[in-house]
Amino acid sequence: MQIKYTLLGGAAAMLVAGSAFAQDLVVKIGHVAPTSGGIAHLGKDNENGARMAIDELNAKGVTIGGRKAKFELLAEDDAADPKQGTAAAQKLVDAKVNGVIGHLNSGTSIPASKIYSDAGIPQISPSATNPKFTRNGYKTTFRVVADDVHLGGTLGKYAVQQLKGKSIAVIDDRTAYGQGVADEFEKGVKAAGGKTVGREFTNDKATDFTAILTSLKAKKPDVVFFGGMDAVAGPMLRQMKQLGIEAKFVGGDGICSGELPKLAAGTMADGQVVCAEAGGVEGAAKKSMDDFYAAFKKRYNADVQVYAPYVYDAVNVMVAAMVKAGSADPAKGKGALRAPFFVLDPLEK
Ligand code: ABU
Repeated sequence: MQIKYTLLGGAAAMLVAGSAFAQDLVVKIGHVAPTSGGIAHLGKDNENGARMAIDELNAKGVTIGGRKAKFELLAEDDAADPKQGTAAAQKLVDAKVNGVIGHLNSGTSIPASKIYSDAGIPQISPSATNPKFTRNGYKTTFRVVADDVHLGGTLGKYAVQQLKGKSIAVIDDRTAYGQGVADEFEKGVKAAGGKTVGREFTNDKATDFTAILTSLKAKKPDVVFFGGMDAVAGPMLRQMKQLGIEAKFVGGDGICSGELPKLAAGTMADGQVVCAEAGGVEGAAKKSMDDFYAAFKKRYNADVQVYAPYVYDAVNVMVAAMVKAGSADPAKGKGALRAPFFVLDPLEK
């Protein structure tokens, strides 16, 4: 890991500053999310969260190991594609970033985690929830949200116990996230004594669900769970309406966006959609989340989609670890990144 130093102002500045060199420690934070493709609105939301955190840290002034830090954001687009994800990861490694926030998707975060691990660069995903992401034994891999064992399983129980689902259908998009959360949902349904009546799949770029929805309609579902993202869920809801399927529509944080009503083109019935966020907060923490939403809106003239707060937190946690370690060098910062405050999920190995 290389740490780059920038001299501010040369000899004259040194005289003014007295005996100390006026040096900034340049800390490069990589960020990866899909800022192109069907979920570009989510990727841009993430990138905005990262930029907001970086700008605030630079404005506030942070000292790492006795040096004033200047944070730079290196933002990459992986289009939610695993191959583009690994290419983006390699690009950031080659650029000698001090740490990476990302990726947004489990399907990109998981393969990228090996590249960061091999390079010794810490990675915090703000949103990847497939449990495998943090269970590969890499010391550089972290997340700030609960995984789908918790989220999917809880939604499965909720569908049986709270929604009183008697005929529960499941669809997934065959991505690492979508398939994984649907599997956990099914386990949760069974654990709660419920039953699923059908399982269908699509893909993360599909727009026509007529065949699978027609097949499920014959089973008279009262709950449809979808493992996937809002860009697919919106048209699926539209087509459910067209086919006369009036089931509750349940999903994880991937469908829990501000964009979903628009993507469903006004076809969502009141209370039809139930989704769970992996990083949702209540109680005392809610005020700081509300404050973040307001500050984000003021800055970008746009509402948070889903993950921007977790990206913002991930940047701040990574920087806090660097401050604690007294170094932005991951080889030295590792101890701080393993500190108890950083391990959010006690079930993770
Ligand atoms: N947490 C859902 C969306 C991101 C992902 O895990 O793929």
